Amino acid sequence: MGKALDGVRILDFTHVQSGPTCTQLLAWFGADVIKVEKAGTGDITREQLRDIPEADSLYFTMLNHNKRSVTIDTKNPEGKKVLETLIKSCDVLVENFAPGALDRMGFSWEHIQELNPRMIVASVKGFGPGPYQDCKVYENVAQCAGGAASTTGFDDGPPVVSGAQIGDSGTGLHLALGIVTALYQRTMTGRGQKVLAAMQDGVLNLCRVKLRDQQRLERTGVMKEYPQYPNGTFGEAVPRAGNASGGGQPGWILKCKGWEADPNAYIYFITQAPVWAKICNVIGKEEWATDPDYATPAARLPHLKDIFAEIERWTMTKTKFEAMEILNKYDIPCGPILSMKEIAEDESLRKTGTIVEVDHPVRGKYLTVGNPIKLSDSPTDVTRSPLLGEHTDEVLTEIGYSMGQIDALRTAGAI
Ligand code: CAO
Repeated sequence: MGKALDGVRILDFTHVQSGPTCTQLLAWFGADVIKVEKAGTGDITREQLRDIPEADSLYFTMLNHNKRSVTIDTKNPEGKKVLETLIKSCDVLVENFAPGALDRMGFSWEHIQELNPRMIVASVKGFGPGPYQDCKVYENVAQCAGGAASTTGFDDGPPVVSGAQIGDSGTGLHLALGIVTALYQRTMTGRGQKVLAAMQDGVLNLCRVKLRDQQRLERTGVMKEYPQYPNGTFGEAVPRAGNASGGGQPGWILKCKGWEADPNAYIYFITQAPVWAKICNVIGKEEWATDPDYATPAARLPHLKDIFAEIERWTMTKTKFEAMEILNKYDIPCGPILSMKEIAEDESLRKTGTIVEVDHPVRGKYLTVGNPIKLSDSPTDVTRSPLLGEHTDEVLTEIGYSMGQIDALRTAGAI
């Protein structure tokens, strides 16, 4: 079976996490992704957080599946010429260098356009145009600058960053959508274009509901679904809401049996309005279904803390999986707090290809997260990440270099 992006060639100048997330997705959809790396070292993550000496780290292998690797010194004049040939033969150039680095290499938008007017040039940057446009940015900087950290955590504690890499992987996802959209537009215009995904913007997009709440707060001074209501105080900005669901259906994380020893013996419990009577039955508080102080969502808002305390008395008598089984029978929305260990061992995630075991010639077998986006006509086969420069000869031959020329480039230090 063919792949959705068969025939699309990507010149992949990405490193670390945000850019590689994007190009890995495109590779999984069938694009030919040619990763350009510095000779000798390559993507810095190859050696970061290593768990096996001399083997590419999991950080690298888990973000660079299905790609090919070529090593080119982009500051060497001969290396620049190789790059120019590659630009002419590719559809998209993706990069997440520090601001200005591509220009300093001599590959401005104008120059790339001269070489290939159909080329789409896609970039991740920390910030869009503005006071911080020249800043280098990593994940947690973006989480802080995009509004996530100020709205995450508990009211009486400091801002908190999330384990989900919404700054890096989140922005990579945004960029991937920008690229396929630009490819689609190119089918009509014949022209390439610039695609920019700034990490601050990507995080803010994922924090959209918090900007909604900022405006609600300014208008009404109170947000009744927040844990600060009714006894706490609201300031000028959206407060940290702990584990409140943030939507119209109140939720909280509750202890389950074994919580004293197991840090993940918890369940997320949502008191969805349509199943309120069933919740009351399950926890043995039938009277709450008709009590005017508890019977409607609005009436419950001032009592949420007590309600969740009462529900927790019930969840503490069950393991999170026992609670799930019972609650699901009544369509009560809930979710176990799964540890990474439990996820790694989850059979159903392996069956769907969301968790995949991959074999690597140096490190051996390891687990990775496969393509979370499933296309019925474009299935994903996850193949290992490339060794540094593994495909230099192969790719250069494809774009017209003879073995003699390749040897000369190698002697000149260009590749
Ligand atoms: N041959 C020769 N030189 C190369 C090369 C190659 N193949 N590939 C890259 N280089 C050079 C670049 O040209 C650049 O040189 P100059 O500084 O002289 O222009 C240099 O390597 C380093 O690039 P960099 O500044 O991007 O790398 P860094 O490690 O200093 O910064 C990062 C890393 C991530 C902070 C920065 O790239 C950045 O802000 N990127 C945009 C935001 C982003 O994606 N952040 C998320 C990263 S994931 O957490």
